[in-house]
Amino acid sequence: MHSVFILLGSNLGDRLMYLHKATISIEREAGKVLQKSAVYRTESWGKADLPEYLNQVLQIESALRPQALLATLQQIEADLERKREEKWGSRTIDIDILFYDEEQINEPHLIIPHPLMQERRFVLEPLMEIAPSLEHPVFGKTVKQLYAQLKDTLIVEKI
Ligand code: PH2
Ligand code: MG
Ligand code: MG
Repeated sequence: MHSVFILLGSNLGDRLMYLHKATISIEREAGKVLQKSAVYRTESWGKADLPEYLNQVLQIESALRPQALLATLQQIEADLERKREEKWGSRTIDIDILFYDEEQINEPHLIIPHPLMQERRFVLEPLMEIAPSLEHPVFGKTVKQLYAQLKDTLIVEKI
């Protein structure tokens, strides 16, 4: 079994429903949910004029290898009406793998740990809530240390 941290994000339609449905599908198809952060309202990062997101981090226990897990999560996104248009555009649901055990993966469509998490308050704040002592395998720093170094000042608050 593998310990995997996953970020859910939605800024289109009934956002809470999409987070909820994604969690149910993940539990059914990818693995048992061990921990869930609260849901956070977060200002759009990267593109300022988009509606605010809801974000949440899950820890799951999965038997799937990373590529199979990615394919499963992308199928769940597609089933939840995710359209792939512009980069960082609005979406009903985005499901990203943050960590997969301590593995480092660098493949064209799959980079683990997620390469931008250390710059994003909307990732580190929910991650702080459920896994402050988790160590980032590339930087050799804990989530708490990465959080302390954040420069991102966009609003992130629990709902
Ligand atoms: N996801 C992005 C780009 N910007 N901003 C917030 N607040 N939350 C996200 O999930 C998010 C984002 C690309 O996936
Ligand atoms: Mg994303
Ligand atoms: Mg994504």
